[in-house]
Amino acid sequence: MNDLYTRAQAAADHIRSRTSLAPTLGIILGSGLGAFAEQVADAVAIPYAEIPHFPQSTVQGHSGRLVLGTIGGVPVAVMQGRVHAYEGYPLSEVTFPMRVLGLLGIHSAIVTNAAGGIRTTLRPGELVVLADQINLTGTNAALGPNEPRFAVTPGFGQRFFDMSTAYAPHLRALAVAEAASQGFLLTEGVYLAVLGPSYETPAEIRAFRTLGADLVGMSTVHEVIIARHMGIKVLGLSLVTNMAAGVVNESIHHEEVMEIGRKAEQQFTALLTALIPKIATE
Ligand code: CYT
Repeated sequence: MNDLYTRAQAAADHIRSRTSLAPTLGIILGSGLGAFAEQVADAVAIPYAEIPHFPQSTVQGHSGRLVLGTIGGVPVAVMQGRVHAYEGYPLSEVTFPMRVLGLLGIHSAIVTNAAGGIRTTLRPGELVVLADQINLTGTNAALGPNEPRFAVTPGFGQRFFDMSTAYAPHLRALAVAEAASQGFLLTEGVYLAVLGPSYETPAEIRAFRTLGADLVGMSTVHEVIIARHMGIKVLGLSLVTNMAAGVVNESIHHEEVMEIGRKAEQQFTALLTALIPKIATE
């Protein structure tokens, strides 16, 4: 079997054969946020099924296409849908698209997700910019032989790598400032990842709050770990789709997660379209 780097190169080669556009920014759209891909101008959409070695999601609401084009003049690669570890995919597959985006030449990524709100001041429909993450999935996407060839920035691709600024401080500040200029308050939060697919119990949520988490979800942390291994700068955004278990006296349903996504779409789209040119020029 080809090694990971060779497989990622085959995927990147295929994508390059479909478009001459060279993306500098990657965007991963979380549950309920996939409609943002409609913002891409001169779009070339490639179903994941057509890209060699690309994993395909089995979950409703995670349609799987890579959309390449421009937003505000910036060449972007937008992932409409991602796969999750809870579907049974090894983390090498969960993070494979991030590696391919790196090989395509991105140096920044916007990683988004739907999350449960742990901090009691959050509200469903609210966007939160990620300040940091807690990986409680019990595993790590960088496990296995180190592959320095994935580095996109000199000094990266090391066996042991820094996670002290996993979410780029200047990108966080840019997002908070842009939201303020659009007239809404964007707070920062710590995202805690569990494996899923069960939602959390109230006791787990109380424990996670004690640990310093503001949000809980089942994605993102592994992609961010791999992005940092490669030297890709990351902006993280969560859409609070529901309050986590026990925070309010209601049960949690996937349909509600998707519905809140559709409602928050406008604010999310306005924020991202304004941010993308700013991220590209910083
Ligand atoms: N909600 C969500 N936990 C939740 O409560 N979207 C992911 C995980």
